[in-house]
Amino acid sequence: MSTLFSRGRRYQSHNVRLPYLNVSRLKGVTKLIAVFLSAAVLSLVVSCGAETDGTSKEEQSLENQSSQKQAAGTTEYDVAVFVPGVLAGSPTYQMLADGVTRAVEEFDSATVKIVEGGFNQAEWQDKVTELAATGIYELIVSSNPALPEITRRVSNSFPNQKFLLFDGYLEGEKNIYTFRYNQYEQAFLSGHMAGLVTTSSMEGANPELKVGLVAGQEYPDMNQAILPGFEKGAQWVNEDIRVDFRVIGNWYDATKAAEMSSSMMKSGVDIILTIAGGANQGVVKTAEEQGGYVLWFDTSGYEKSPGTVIGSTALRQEEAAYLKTKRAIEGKLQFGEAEVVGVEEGWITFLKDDPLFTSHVPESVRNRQTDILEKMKNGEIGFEMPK
Ligand code: RBF
Repeated sequence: MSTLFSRGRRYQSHNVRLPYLNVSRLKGVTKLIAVFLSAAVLSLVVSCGAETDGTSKEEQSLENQSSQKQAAGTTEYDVAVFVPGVLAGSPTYQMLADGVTRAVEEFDSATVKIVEGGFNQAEWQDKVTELAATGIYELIVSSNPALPEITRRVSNSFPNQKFLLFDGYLEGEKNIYTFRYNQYEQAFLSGHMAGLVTTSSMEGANPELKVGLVAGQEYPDMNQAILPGFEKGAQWVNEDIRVDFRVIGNWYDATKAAEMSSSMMKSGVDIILTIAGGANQGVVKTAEEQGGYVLWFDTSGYEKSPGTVIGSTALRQEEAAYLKTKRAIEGKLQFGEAEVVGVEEGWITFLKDDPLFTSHVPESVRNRQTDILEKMKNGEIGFEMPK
């Protein structure tokens, strides 16, 4: 498992199998006790060999580590962020890491370690299990619709491990807190913008009523919330608009994304919402070459290609990660609860004030997009997030 960086106080790799404490993090008397305990445990391991009473090495390691933590009287709060994929190219993960880090930096006694799980989803459960098995982390934080189920399974083996999950939903698991965004509403805003552009007289718009959505992969939130929300938004403008929906099959292949979006644009699609992580850049490249438009999801994408990326929705994921991590460190987070938030609650918006939006999009389009956003903010228009 690759470790990207740790902030807060210096930290050891969790992959270490021998049960010892990282004394470099401790101070004064605590450190002395820790050194003593480490030496004692180490000599015990050396003299006794591995398994003595049927407990595995890993279980012994876990017990030793957590009892050492207690014996040393440390009051640290150690947080691990599990990135289900890689940080590069996925704004939702970058905001997660940034928000958690910001919270941890407010506490002298807290540390954070960011761990990339990589693109092989079949390995994620083992990697989360590995993190829980260290016994080091009071909290494991992540963000992905697949994580609630994975962490529920890990909880069976590690019933004291606490999880804080974004972009996922699970209620009633006593150690898991989930915070989900209403992505039907988020995609509705993107779809509405796509509808306005494709029916406009903007330079890159054609008379065909076709808009596109490129996804990294298919998953329930994509099929049941994002795609239908996008279609609903586009058809709010003109009910004859059709969505060309394509799936790359991973979250990194920019070449495939470029080829796919090229075939879409050749068939009359003039604007594409891209939700494909690192592969998004392939869509942007094609749109630049063919004079089409791109919509960004989760964060501002205007500066990626001014005049080509002409709409961005934003999630306040950095703020959510910051606030919820802080509450967890303070012992105030209600584990077991599941929140769903949308535009009216202020966690999702369309970035309408960016100069790259105002300078490249005609006023008539901007006004209509602003109007729908205001109606969603004040609750006049709203949609349920399908469960
Ligand atoms: N979104 C990304 O931006 N990058 C990813 O690497 C990524 N991987 C995902 C893997 C799985 C199994 C699932 C279900 C979703 C993934 N998403 C990814 C989508 C993410 O959860 C979210 O729906 C989008 O970022 C839109 O907010």
